[in-house]
Amino acid sequence: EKMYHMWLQYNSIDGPDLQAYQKLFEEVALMGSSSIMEVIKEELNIAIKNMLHISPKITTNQKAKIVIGNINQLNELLENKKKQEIESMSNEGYLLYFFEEQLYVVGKTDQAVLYGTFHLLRLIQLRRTLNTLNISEQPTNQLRMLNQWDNLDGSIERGYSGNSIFYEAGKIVRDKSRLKDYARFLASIGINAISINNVNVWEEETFFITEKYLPEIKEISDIFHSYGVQLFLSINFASPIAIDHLETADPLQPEVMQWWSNKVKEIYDYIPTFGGFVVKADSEHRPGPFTYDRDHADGANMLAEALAPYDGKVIWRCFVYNCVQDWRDRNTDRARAAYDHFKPLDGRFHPNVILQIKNGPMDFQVREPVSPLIGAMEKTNQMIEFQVAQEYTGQQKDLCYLIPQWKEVLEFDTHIKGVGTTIEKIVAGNIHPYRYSGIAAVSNIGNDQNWTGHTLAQANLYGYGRLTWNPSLGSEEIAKEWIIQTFGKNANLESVILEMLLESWEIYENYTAPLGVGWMVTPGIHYGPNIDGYEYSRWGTYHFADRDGIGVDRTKETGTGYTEQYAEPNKSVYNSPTTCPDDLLLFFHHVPYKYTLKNGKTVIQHIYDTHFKGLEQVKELRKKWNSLESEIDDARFENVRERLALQEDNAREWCDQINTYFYRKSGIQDQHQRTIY
Ligand code: BDP
Repeated sequence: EKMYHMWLQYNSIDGPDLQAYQKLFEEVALMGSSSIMEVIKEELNIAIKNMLHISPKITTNQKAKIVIGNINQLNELLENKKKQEIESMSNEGYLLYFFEEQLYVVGKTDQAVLYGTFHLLRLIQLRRTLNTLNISEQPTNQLRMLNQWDNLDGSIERGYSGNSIFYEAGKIVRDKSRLKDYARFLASIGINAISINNVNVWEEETFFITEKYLPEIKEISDIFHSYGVQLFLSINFASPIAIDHLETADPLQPEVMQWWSNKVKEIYDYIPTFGGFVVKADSEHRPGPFTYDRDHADGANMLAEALAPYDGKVIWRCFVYNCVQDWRDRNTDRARAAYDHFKPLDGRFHPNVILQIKNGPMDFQVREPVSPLIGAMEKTNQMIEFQVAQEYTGQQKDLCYLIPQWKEVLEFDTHIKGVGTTIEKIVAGNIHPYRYSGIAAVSNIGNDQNWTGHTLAQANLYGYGRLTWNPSLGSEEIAKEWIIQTFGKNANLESVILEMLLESWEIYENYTAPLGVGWMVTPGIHYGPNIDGYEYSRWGTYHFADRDGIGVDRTKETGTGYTEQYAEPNKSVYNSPTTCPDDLLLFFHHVPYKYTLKNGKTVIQHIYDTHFKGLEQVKELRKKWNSLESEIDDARFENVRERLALQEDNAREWCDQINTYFYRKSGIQDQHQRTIY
């Protein structure tokens, strides 16, 4: 039960706060009617009943203690100053304030009012006093999106929390109540867009854009729409061939263009609020414009033209690289691929195309530099892609709170337009005049009772939404909010879980691939160690360890020249091992095992130390969690206890294999003579 409700527990409030809250919520005026206003009413009923044990009288009485509505509905009630303030905000902006004994939640649109309401409910969950409120908020990022990698057969690509909540055994789920709950969770953290099928669009999913599936997809869309979340679909670039047996999917062929234009019209006839397409093309065996000797701009623009009359968007992924490359060919560095493919196309994309770029140049490793493509295209809308699903960071068996990683990425200074050109500002659309921009991420939920497999992995989903709404929030602040809402207000519990979350990314990094080199995971499944698992395969993911040293030379002079894709000073900083930060050293350089790091240790000793340490830290995590046994309900306590046991097994395996491997490769002893096999 409790695990299902994630951070919307609405725990019962007692003690001195209760009466004050109760008084306030005796009567709530809800102005206006729309599907969004309906869900606001529902949410208030659930929340107030659970927290305050009363059923608020919902009226339209302007004298009620709490008044909720959009600016048009509340027009006569508002002072001019407040009206102007709201006018100056984006459509999603709202005010939350006390004025003459009344509490106002007023937004520019119903969607904004919904966000304001969730904000108010969050404050109560956090036990804040309300009678001095004076909040004005709007999201920093325009698009705040989740990508489901769900398949029609019910499986989820890189899903670690059970099966899909959208599909089951080749069908869209009939009972959509869980989708509604998911939409609630997303709205409560400000997510405003979702794509509901895997970016790898296989056989049957291709037909999502046909009458066979559109009526039911419309139902899903309506559910999300009433929570302010716009629905997108991933499409198969070869759809004209697959669906209607056209001879080609060439984006410059008039018949193909006409086909898409008809198709898009059909979709909007069913779903007028449809958001657009997410496209993975010419990547990992998916079809795309390359088949016809066209480029990505040709491909994206063709779809963009079809969508433009409806304000639809094309979200075109930049995860494009040669996945059948030869490891001996140092010139085909996978890290270079996105930039090499897309940068020359700047200026050619239509204004309703957005390029979606993974945060790093490789693939969601525990540590990667920031993708040099982000911000490098001034005339092309861009958004960043994170992965909430922990594909390479423990798969929701191991604890890894990812907000600190994402914050580092967002705070990275690209220097593309001088000092202070951070990723945060680029994706917020504050550097280049992007029409659309924002953040997307691969979701981590499934049909497990607790949604995320590991109960503490709920914090990643929560944090993703909060950070995307407001990137200036701290990792710690976000974690605290999540802990209190999820487990209740309890100082000890708060400090223990906070500590566990905040150190978890470092711990995971300690026992896995060292110093930014990445991979070393079991091929295919990507969990657990296999140091050479990808070393001699064709995916472009190598560490080049030999008897003398390790790391990938990506320098200008002797390596792949990847460092050239950054603006100065990053280019020079990364290009030299003496200035390259330790934690990325092996991503950029091939160095001898006895190379001395800035932290004073040799590379080999650093590897030994961090791996022994990582394992010890996991043991500590288990102790910390066990100390909370009496303070947490059994189900959630057991869930995390079990996961931490799995994590210890995994950490031990990594530690053993990595240390043994490098001891055998290098022949260099651990200075502390710890046991290495
Ligand atoms: C990789 C995943 C693969 C995805 C691909 C993508 O291993 O399953 O299809 O990314 O992003 O991380 O398209």
